[in-house]
Amino acid sequence: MITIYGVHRSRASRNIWLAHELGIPFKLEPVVQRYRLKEPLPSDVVHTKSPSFLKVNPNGHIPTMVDDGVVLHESLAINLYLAKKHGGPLAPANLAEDGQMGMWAIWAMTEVEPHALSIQTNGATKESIDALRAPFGVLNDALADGFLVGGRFTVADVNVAEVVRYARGASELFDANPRVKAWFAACVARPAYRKMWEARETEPA
Ligand SMILES: N[C@@H](CCC(=O)N[C@@H](CS)C(=O)NCC(=O)O)C(=O)O
Repeated sequence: MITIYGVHRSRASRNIWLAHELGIPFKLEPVVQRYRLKEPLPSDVVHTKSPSFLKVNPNGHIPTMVDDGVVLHESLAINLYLAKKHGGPLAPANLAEDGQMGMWAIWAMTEVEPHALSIQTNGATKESIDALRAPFGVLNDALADGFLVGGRFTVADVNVAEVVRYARGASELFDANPRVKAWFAACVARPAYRKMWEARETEPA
């Protein structure tokens, strides 16, 4: 069984959602962001800078996934690995789709994530909204078939939707891009997403 280090209230949610989509069991090893803990640090909580976790991920970030000796950091890379390992409709059907799914993961992380995170953390400022106008337009055009790759729901949709989620406080971006709005609503209505989200709600904010 794979082990995911992290908590639902972190980028580990991406891996948990995908694991539910794939129907694969996993063990969640709780590791909390160091910055979320107040001094004095509780001795029974493992955090991102705990020596025991730094042995697993020397970057000191969650998530990390361990699968039978394979250790992977980076949430979106973990999802691409899990999709390919387990196959089926979520995974690339050929090299072209593999390339597209890799492209969308890197696109989400570079073109969208910094600005979307800023919206989640600091609110929807004009600067962050303006920075996302073009990427949201690109995404809207790419969703002409309803999904990002192969006209079906895939790991690319999981990866991009989980990054776009950080920008949901900027409703004007969604209103200006109706395909993005409909696609995002469909993604977060999926039973596997709901399962992840319900567990997330049980964790301390
Ligand atoms: N690019 C990495 C980012 C990992 C990351 O920054 N994770 C955050 C939690 S969402 C974290 O561990 N923050 C706590 C810390 O840096 O101590 C990924 O997608 O996995």
